[in-house]
This record gives sequence, structure tokens and C-alpha cells, in this order.
Amino acid sequence: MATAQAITGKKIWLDGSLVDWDDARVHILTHTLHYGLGVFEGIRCYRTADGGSAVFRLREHVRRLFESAHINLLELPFTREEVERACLEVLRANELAEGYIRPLVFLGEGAMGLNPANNPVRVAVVAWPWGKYLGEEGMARGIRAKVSTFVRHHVNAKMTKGKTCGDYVNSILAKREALLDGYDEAILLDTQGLVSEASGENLFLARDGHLRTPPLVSILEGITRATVIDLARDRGIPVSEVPITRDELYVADELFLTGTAAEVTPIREVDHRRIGQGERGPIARQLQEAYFDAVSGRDPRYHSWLTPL
Ligand code: PPE
Repeated sequence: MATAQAITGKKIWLDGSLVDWDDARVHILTHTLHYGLGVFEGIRCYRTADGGSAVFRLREHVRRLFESAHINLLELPFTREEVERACLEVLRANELAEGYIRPLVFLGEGAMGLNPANNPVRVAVVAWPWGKYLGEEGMARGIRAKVSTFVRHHVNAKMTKGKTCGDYVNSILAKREALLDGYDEAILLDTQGLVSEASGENLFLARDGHLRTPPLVSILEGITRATVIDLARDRGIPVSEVPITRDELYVADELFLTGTAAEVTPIREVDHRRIGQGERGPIARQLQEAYFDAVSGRDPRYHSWLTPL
């Protein structure tokens, strides 16, 4: 699986300048390494129909990075424009026409303990090639998922509007359990027992031509989720943000996941129950096509979402 391969490249943007890949190192007392208080983003750049490349929804991702930092009382020593420029610079420095961009805000060395008020807020931006997050076959046929034994954090524990490093321990536990149990992905329930999201993706359900997705309570406010809601409505598919129960998953016509890394990935089976026909359904297929037309600039209606490289 692409996600388990070691990555490498030429340059990394660190605290304001490009450094050689192997020189982007940190001290063992880096605060975030001990306590997990840091925030990050995941952004994709795609080749475009005009022969160039463009970053998809760069402004929205950088805005969420700053909001995640704000929620966690982290103040970046850079402006949003500087971080947007860093994302583009790092793609160029690594000669990537297509790839995944990972801005990371973390607390550097200084004090230990739970008051990092004086530790430096550091910023890195890395980029690397990243193929299909849940596999080529998963995109075409759908993946197999299990409802996790791990529960998504309560909103007042997790601060779900923030994409915080330490929160991903919960996702990693769920993901590894799912893989060890022979599935491709985990679906987590929230503290009330309602469907939340997958380990690194939001979830959509189709039934009788309508789409449903959980409301913004226990989930990350996915940028792909927002994109897919727009794409669906523009095609006359109604979408509602409503609570979803576990058994509603089992009787859905279609289920699919959305995320920057996972893009639009269908689910063909949950907990040994076949979903719909047990293959990628027509709505997932239509929205996959719409998504790839949007990110690649083939659909002029969505050009405002693209930042040319
Ligand atoms: N929920 C979670 C928990 C999540 O991590 C992501 C993104 C999403 C929903 C979808 O958000 P968006 O990318 O804005 O549509 N997960 C990122 C990290 C993946 C990783 O393995 O690392 C991603 O897709 O980039």
C-alpha cells in the first residue's frame, strides 16, 4: 500500500527557508514529539488539462491550518500568504507536477511540561508523490470497512474543528485494528454511538438518490466533504447533514469516503454486510468523475478552486 512506503525528496521548507531533505531534523526535546500539540494539513496538487499543475483549494487548507493553530493557542510566525507561497515553493523545489503537501506547525524545544507558552512555534512544509490512498482497486471496486471498537473523541475533548497531531493516535488505533482484522479502513462511531467518520476521511451515504453525511460535531470539517456537497448539489443530487446510525450504513444503497488523500473512495462492504450491489455505485462514480474533473481543471465551473503552480 502506498501509505506504508518510505518517502524521500530533495528539499523541505522549514521555518522560512528551503533546506536539504536530510537536514530537516529536530531536537529530541521538540515539545510536540512528547505531547502531540501541533497541527497539520494535507493538500494535493494535480496536473491540469492545460498541461500545467494546480493546487486544489490551497486557500481553504491554509485557512484551516491557521484556525487549527488558533484553537490550540499556537501563533504562527508567518502569514497565510507566506504559508501558501511555501506550499508552491516546496512543490517546485522537488520538481513535483503532482503530489501531496504537508504543512506542519509544531512546538520546538525549550520548556518541558504542559505550559509550552515560551516554546518556539515552528513551521515545516513537505511535499511528496502520493498515489491512491486506499489503492487503485479500492477506487474502482470499493473498499471493505469495519466499524471500529475505538470511539471518536468527544467534541469537547478533541476540538474537532482543529486538525491536531495528537488526535491522530485515535485514528491510528482504529486504522491498525481494521488492517489487522483484514479490512481496508475503520469507521468510527461518536460518543453517542452515531456514525462519525473514518480514520482519515469523512463519510457519505446514498439512499433513494439522496446523499446524507454526519453533521459537523464529532468530525473534521473536511474540505473534500464541502467540495463533494457542492458537486452533488450542482448535479441535482440533494444532500443533507444528518445523524447516521450504524445500521443505516448496512442498508445504504451506497457508501463512500472523502478526503484529500482518499479523494472519493467507495465502500463495498461494512462488517461483512454487502453495501448495495457490493461494488462502486452510480453516485460514487459520478462524484468521482466530477471530483477529478474539478481538481484537474477540466470543469471550468470550478477554476476558482485551483491555484496554478
Ligand atoms: N477526517 C479526518 C479525521 C481526516 O484526517 C481527514 C483528512 C478528513 C476527515 C478529510 O478532510 P479533507 O482532507 O479536508 O477533505 N485526512 C488527511 C490525512 C491523511 C493521512 O493519512 O495523513 C488527508 O486526507 O490529507
